[in-house]
Amino acid sequence: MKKIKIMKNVLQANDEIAQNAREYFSKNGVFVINVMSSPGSGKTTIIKRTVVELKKLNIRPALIEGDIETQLDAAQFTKFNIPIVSINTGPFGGDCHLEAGWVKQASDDMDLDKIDILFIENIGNLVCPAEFDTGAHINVVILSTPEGEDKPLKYPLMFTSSQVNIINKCDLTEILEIDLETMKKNALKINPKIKIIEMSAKTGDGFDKWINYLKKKLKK
Ligand SMILES: Nc1nc2c(ncn2[C@@H]2O[C@H](COP(=O)(O)OP(=O)(O)OP(=O)(O)O)[C@@H](O)[C@H]2O)c(=O)[nH]1
Ligand SMILES: [Mg+2]
Repeated sequence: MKKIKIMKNVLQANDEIAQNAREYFSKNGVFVINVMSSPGSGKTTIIKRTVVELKKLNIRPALIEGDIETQLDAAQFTKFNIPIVSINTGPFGGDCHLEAGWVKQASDDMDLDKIDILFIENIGNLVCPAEFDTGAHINVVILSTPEGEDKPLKYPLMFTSSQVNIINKCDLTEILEIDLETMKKNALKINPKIKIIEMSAKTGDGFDKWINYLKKKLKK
């Protein structure tokens, strides 16, 4: 019982910090996107390609890169010359999610006047990140075809807490014999309002829909 109460308090405290952080980001004209998925679904690959496309449109991206250990993902962005702050949770107990306070603290190291859109690459898993509001304006869950059609049904919180579901690695659909229609139906069953974007971050197929979605969001 006590354990549950403590957890509730932790989540409540995080929610308050997240709400304040969101208002702070809005006031500073920065649109924040929290990207979540299982390990290896394509978060880094998609954010990298997105950064390239946004820069062509003179939209200024930045990144908070979350990982338990290593700077391997963060290092992939140095060539883009964008603001990056890396958070490693390993030295502090290896948390499997990012919290709003850490995100806000990371953003304090950035000049928000020079940023239009801030991506958060959350730590790879379909469970804990969904429980913690990061202060982002939208949550995006990436589900890749090799993970199987049933994942929205098995990890519903991730899908109810997200506004967008990117289905990635669609170039592998045939080889894996994945039924995309069932995958989409399962996501919509859990969250009828979720926006589904199918793509291959490898070939670029479907990527224009994602960029158009971001452009519309930034105009609001
Ligand atoms: N075939 C195919 N491979 C992809 C696609 N997107 C990403 N990959 C590959 O999938 C692997 C994992 O991609 P990442 O972008 O590192 O995945 P991630 O979600 O950032 O992984 P973690 O940060 O470790 O959780 C890499 O080898 C990518 O090249 C895609 O659309 N199609
Ligand atoms: Mg990654």
